[in-house]
Amino acid sequence: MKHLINTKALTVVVLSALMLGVLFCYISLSYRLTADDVIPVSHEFHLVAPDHLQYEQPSILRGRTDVVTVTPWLAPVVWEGTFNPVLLDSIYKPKNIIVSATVFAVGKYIMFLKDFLETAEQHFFVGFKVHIYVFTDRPNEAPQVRMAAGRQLTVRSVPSSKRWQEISARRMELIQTLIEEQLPNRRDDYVFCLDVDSKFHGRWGVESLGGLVAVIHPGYYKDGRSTFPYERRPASRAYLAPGGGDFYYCGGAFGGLLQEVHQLAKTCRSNFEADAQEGIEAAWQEESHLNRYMWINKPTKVLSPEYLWQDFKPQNPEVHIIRFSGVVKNYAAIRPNA
Ligand code: UD2
Repeated sequence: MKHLINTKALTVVVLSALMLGVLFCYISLSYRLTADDVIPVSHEFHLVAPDHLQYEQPSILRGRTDVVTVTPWLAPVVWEGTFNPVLLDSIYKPKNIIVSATVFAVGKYIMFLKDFLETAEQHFFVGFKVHIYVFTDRPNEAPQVRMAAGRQLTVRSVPSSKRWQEISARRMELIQTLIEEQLPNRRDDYVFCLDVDSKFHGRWGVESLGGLVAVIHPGYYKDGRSTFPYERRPASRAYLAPGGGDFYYCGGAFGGLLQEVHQLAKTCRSNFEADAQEGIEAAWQEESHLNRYMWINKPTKVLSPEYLWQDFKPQNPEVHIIRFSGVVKNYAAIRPNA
């Protein structure tokens, strides 16, 4: 009898152990499946909302109503008050991105470089890795500017020119070559191409990042498209027909992922050169070609005129902050030709 009880007890123990084993396998297997499923989500969640970060609850009912913050093709239009800079910085910090900037200072435009670089130190992607490429025919006159850790400056020599139109337009070729030669493997990094005769006055940071980024020109954002100074001659490859075009974008600031900007620069350069072979120069040189490109290839992020204002213009009420602005200049005194 005792033996029978012992055998029964042993069977119960073995069966229970077996069941427990099966249960354990099931739980761990299903846990693993679940974990695999959510890994990207939980990873993203960690990047998007680190649990130590406290910030105001987002709302889809309250926000800016005086300006449009999304294009008809659903690209964000970045205005002050539409983003949280602290939250955005915390999303991008772990990604370890490098943001390059190109700036041309040919001939007398070298005089603008010091202010451009010094104000970039104060406002342009502060706290991130930044590499500024200066293109100039006067490398010896490039100013010494103290740069913060993680920020770098490279000065490259370029030929001078007797025509400002050529200097401005050749930027596309040099940007294309820079990306091909210096940055070929940095597909996930970003570049902005900026006019030198400008200064930063406010934050220009990761809120501006996108695949293809265009800046709305401060001079035309209230006007109808029929008045935009697009190239209107059908013979030019920069041609935009009446009824075409979304916004008028600046030639003085654009950017995005390196691969996107490479494609833009390559296309604008080749169209500009093909036009030149036929004796045509678009109304606003590479700016006209850029506007044509952005019409065909819609920008994935659009920056409001906060990102390129002009000092001579009074600040409009919808512009709560001026981040980057062109200085007042005497064209006759600084350009090589009238
Ligand atoms: C507009 C655009 C500019 C360009 C130009 C048409 C804005 C704010 N500016 O400005 O980007 O599209 O129309 O070609 O959208 N440069 C030199 N040396 C020179 C001349 C020009 O380095 O002698 C460089 C410099 O980086 C300058 C840029 O080219 O910032 C554009 O030239 P600009 O500022 O004279 O052109 P602007 O004011 O007509």
